[in-house]
Amino acid sequence: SMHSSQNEQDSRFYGKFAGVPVFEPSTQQEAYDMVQEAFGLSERHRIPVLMRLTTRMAHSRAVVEVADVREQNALHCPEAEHKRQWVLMPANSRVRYKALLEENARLEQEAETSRFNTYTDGADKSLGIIACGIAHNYVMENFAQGAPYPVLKISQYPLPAALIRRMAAECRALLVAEEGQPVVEEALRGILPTPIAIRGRLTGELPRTGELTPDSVRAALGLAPLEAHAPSEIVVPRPPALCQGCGHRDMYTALTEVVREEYPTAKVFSDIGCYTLGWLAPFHAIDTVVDMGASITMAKGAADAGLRPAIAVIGDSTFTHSGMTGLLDAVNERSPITVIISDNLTTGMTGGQDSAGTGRLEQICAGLGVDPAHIRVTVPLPKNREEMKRLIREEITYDGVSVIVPRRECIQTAKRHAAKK
Ligand SMILES: Cc1ncc(C[n+]2csc(CCOP(=O)(O)OP(=O)(O)O)c2C)c(N)n1
Ligand code: SF4
Repeated sequence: SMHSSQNEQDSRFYGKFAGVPVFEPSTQQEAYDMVQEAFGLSERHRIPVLMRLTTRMAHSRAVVEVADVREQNALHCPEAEHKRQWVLMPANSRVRYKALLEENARLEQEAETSRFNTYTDGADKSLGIIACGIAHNYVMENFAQGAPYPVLKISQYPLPAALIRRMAAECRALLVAEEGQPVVEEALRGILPTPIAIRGRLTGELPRTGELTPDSVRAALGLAPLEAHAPSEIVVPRPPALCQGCGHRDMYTALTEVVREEYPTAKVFSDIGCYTLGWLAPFHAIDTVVDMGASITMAKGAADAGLRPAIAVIGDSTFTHSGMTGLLDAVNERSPITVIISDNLTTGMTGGQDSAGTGRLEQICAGLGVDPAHIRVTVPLPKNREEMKRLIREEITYDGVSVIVPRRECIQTAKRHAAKK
């Protein structure tokens, strides 16, 4: 997926890196079928299998035909050899790595014969198309009667090398259509000139960044653009925004009023959750959002380097996921930071799941060593704005680790809870 990163991270690299198979569905039905197949492959080879869902696949819905529920597999593995697999001391790891390389040859064999990797012949050999995952969909949309060129669909890795060699032997040029980074194209191309023309994201036939679209794939196939359809009048672009009435809004309003007017050198390090939207208008309240937990660790690093005031904004759920360790670090090193744990009593951004530390945040912070006098709780409501600003001022000027907890339930889960009652 392409979330929370600046480099369109492509999980097929992790598959290669770890030496594990990767499945990349091209249709919703395949996404369903592959999970069952992945469990089978995983159990046969005793290896984890990675499912790669690209953005468009993850954001689509379709009716799928379901399969029978499988029987629970044995929880106990009798073979002595596999005990070694889970104790990764160097002596075991060395043996395991050799076994993994041997296993990879068998996994490549599985990919060659996989029903998810298909080679469809075509009469016109001026081009061979390698289409990975959802890109196969985009390619085939252009050919109602079937493609005139040979098409190799790749949805299971390691790469089926023999199928690729067959295509290279049959066709005069190759087009590689893949979502994300040019993983397959690079594997084929390397650094030295190739004896066959390879076109793709590295040569500009397909865009180097951003998602593929049916139109960009169509252009790469050398086909004339389709007539532009009029933009739908039903679908209006709706940029993300904090809900009206959300407590994060009141927190940011108080924070920006203090910081902008009184502490122009302050930096606000934020985190992953609904409050990430504090970057947008009207707040423009935050300077960084990098990954889960980075608000506290980045604020600490900045404070240690001399930046004042260094303020972290993190949600209750992200705090218990990966903020607590950073806070302990800040306490141990007495780094002067102010951590705002914007507690909406839920995991708002992902749909309102329970949050692991609900009801215990102050205890957790005190347990990690934050002075209880500097753990301050407030209710983020417009009528409390002056009180919140006062708390923020007081804790910003404190030369140590302080925590402010603005606490009010997410209005979306509050609505749901009210409806239930
Ligand atoms: C490593 C990682 N795991 C999971 C996610 C998905 N995710 C996005 S926001 C979020 C948590 C948000 O909860 P919280 O910090 O309480 O903020 P809220 O959305 O409730 O304001 C998660 C788990 C992610 N972005 N990164
Ligand atoms: S879902 Fe909840 S936490 Fe997220 S913006 Fe809306 S009210 Fe705020």
